[in-house]
Amino acid sequence: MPRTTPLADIRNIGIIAHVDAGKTTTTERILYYTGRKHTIVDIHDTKDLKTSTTTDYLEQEKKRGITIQSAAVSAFWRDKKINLIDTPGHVDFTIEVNRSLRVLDGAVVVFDGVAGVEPQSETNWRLANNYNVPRMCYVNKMDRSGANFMRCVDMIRKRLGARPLICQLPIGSEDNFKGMIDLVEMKALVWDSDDKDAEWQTLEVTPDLADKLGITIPTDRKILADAEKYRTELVDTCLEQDDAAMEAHLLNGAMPSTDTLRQCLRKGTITSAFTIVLCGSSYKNKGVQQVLDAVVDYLPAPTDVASIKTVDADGHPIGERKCSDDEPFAALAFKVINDVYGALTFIRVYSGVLTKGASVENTTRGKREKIGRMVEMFAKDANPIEEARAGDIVALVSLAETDTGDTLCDAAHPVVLERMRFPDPVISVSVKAKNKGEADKFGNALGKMVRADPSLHLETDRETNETILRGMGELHLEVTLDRMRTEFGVEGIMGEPQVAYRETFTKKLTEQYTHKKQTGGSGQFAEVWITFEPLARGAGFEFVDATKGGSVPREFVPAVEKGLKMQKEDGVLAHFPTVDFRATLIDGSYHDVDSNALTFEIAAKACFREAIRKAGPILLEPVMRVETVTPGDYLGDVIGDINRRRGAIEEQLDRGTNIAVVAPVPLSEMFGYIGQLRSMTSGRASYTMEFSHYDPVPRQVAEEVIEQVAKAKAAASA
Ligand SMILES: Nc1nc2c(ncn2[C@@H]2O[C@H](COP(=O)(O)OP(=O)(O)OP(=O)(O)O)[C@@H](O)[C@H]2O)c(=O)[nH]1
Ligand SMILES: [Mg+2]
Repeated sequence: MPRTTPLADIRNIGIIAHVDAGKTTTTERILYYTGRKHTIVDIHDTKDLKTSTTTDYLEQEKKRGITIQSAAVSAFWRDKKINLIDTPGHVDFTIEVNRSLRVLDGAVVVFDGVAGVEPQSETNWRLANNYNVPRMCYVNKMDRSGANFMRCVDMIRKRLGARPLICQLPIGSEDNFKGMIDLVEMKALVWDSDDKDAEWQTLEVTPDLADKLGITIPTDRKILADAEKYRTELVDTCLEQDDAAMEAHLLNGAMPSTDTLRQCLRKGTITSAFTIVLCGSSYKNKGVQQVLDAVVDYLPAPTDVASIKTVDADGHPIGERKCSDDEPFAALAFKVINDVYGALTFIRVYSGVLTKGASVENTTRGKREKIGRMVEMFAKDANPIEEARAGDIVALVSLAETDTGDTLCDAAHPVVLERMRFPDPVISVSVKAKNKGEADKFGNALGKMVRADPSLHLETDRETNETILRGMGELHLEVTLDRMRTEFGVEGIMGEPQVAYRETFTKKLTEQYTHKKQTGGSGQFAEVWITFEPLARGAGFEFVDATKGGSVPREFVPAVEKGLKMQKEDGVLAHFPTVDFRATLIDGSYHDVDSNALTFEIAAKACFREAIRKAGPILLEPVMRVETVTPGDYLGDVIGDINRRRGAIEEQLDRGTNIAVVAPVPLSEMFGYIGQLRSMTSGRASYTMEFSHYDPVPRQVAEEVIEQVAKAKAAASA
């Protein structure tokens, strides 16, 4: 089958933003204006579960009015195919943004015109920086009371460290938001109704525009009065991208054509030389078609971005794979979901063509996969397809071996594509089936949820035998359990949320241990010498084999590593995992008959236990970056309360009519914060938090934690 859409006509884009900025609302309009659906559903109409937006179709999404999982849809606009992923803004579901950005070529970053740049927009912006994703900004909600376009642009510059380039100016704001000046065409686009089918009029930008349109707010009038200034800024910035046009402009004042300006905007966007800024109100149906135009005109096609890097076993880049149908097949699995169709593995094809029935190699795991059914997803609906080509995002049905982050490729041309990075979950709860008889069903369902979401971790508490689920936040864990009810028909209960503490140590030392046992006939023997040393925060665990002359036979070295890996999970202070250290096996000895992998594993475990006790172990706790947004009247109370929670105020930021207080606060101090905050501020403040880093727990607090853990374990095993 030949290719139907040329690669240059594909846009793989994501919509990213802080929670509630209007991503799903914008996506609904995009689907309406591109003719993919004939109605628009609004978020606040879905709570009774009778209807839903296209992308927020989960019961939990409808009930809560937030996006939980990213959903892929596609549509055509001006003959270009737009594959679009609507992502969640809530910090607990950040994994969804993370993996989407990993496989997308461009992004539309949406801002609430009142609140401006909010914490999750910052996090997502940084993620997009990490993955080098070109983006454009859309200042939404210009109709809301307190909307301020220029303040938002200023925050994009200051808080995101970006170089915003204003391409549209709002005409009016709040109730009187009428449309925008398109600075490329230098035309005013004006709507006289909020109706979804209302057409805009195109007017000349004349000095009396504000009077003509009844714009009275002084700041809104000033924006219009300065239209020429912003146009000049746009032209000057664009010309940096085109030497010939710049020269003509400087020599004889030649104004670049709109086509030249568009080419420059495209080039500058793709290279992230600047980020264009548009405005609108998706809810009032103003500006969405213009966002679509900009997506088509300025965001990259798969062939416009750098080729995907291929890596070696340690993740170091060793080459690249060009985006082309003529290259061998390679794709990255970025998402697994459990669906009515079975397990669906979403892949982004980077090169080559994949046909139904093919057999491909999972190079990450060294396994073969047979490609059965293949589908293109439109939110929850699957459309069967026969092949997928470079640049496509499709889903494969019922793969056996492939997980998120794995590479699938042509076995004759094996490569491993750059892996994905996942956030570390910091809150844990014990979970179990509500009905004892459903323990197996519950365990199965939980396994599937964890497979689908790499920001969930499953552990078994060695002493109490409880199943411990770790996640990004309380909402994440609650939603996970609730989805097991709706998707797998099994109910679970969870314990109180706990902080995922860590242990580490402060001194370097070398420890020797001999494991020796004589039982009846054959004996057991292994001796190890291991140096333990602390590493920087976040380094995790490293193992080095520095033995010489076969003092520990090669085949037993992996057993030493395995023993350490197992034992480090059970720290000496309060059984939390031990992190941020290197263990170097420097020497040892063995016995021809009595030594084997198991004896070395046992010796390594005991060596670790002995060493860590002597190496000044300490407890580490997750520290969150908390941002509390409050009206000024309550500022003193809010700050006082944060200080009591061991938080030190880092910044105070202007957030429209409110003030945002930013502080690192230990997670353990944040339980119950929302209740306290509401009662302190009569419900007028809100907060968001995200994991920042691990810090040592102060001595006194650490003693309490250790004691509590000991008590809880004793109670659970009694
Ligand atoms: N006034 C106004 N409200 C809007 C606009 N766009 C969205 N909203 C409202 O803002 C709320 C959140 O909109 P969503 O589209 O769900 O926001 P989201 O960014 O998808 O949120 P998450 O997916 O949960 O992060 C809804 O109540 C929308 O009706 C707008 O342009 N103006
Ligand atoms: Mg949403």
